[in-house]
Amino acid sequence: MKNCVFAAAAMLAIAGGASAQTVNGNITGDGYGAPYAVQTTQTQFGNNASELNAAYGSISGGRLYVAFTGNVEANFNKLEIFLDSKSGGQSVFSSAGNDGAGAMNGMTFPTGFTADYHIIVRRGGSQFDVDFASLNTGGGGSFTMYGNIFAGANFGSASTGTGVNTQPLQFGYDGSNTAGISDGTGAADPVAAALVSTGLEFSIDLADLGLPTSVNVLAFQNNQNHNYASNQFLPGLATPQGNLGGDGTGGFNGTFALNLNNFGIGYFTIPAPSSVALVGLAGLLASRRRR
Ligand SMILES: [Ca+2]
Ligand SMILES: [Ca+2]
Ligand SMILES: [Ca+2]
Repeated sequence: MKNCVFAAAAMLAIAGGASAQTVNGNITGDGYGAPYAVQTTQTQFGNNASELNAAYGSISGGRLYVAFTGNVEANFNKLEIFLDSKSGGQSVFSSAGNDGAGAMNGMTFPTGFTADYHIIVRRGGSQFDVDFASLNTGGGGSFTMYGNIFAGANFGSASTGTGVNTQPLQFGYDGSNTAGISDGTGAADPVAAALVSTGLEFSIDLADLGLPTSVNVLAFQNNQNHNYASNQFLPGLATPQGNLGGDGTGGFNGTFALNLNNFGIGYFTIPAPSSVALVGLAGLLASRRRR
């Protein structure tokens, strides 16, 4: 009887986690669970202006959900998000040709990561913009730009239209965070980072990601021209330091074409819900057998 109650509770928990996400820039009540990455490095791009505190994600209801807690400065700096969701893809970045992102051509991704999609988020004034690009394995790609999706605001939530993505993308941004990591170039406070609940949140139909069973993710905060990286990466830098800039040590050279492996930058993997459920079911069966 006890086992039956436990099984019912487990099933409810799985079902609840499968459909609870609201794309509003706040992870509260979404059931994401523990973060997949927590910031290692204080921000040199502006405390509570440009900071990435932690990354959350899930795959449920036929969509990928991702949240980066923190802030995206309202100055049209670019938040670069890369997804590796299918075989093939780019080990070395080659832009689809949008938004001047070619300044990053030659950037080498972490070993094992082959980028299939590049999302650019930028905000400022009274607008919030998103670019969605599908990257070709051999270089280049195709993209759709969605401007001012919050209709005159740079906070909010909305769905995009369609283009390269056949189903609308959902984006939410809440920049109210005033805590989390602090300004600097040293080690971040991971406890403070994990306490932040607001920031950027988005969701994508799995059909537009190649129907993945899991998705590898990497993100970082860049400048307006995609050629001067901050020290805000998720997963974070292996060794805290100041902004990477273009040359890795904060110098400007007009490009950002570095090898991310040289900074110990990796990626995190959001697993499919079925694998989570199966692990849970296997654990449940094992525990029943033990009794
Ligand atoms: Ca949410
Ligand atoms: Ca890939
Ligand atoms: Ca902060």
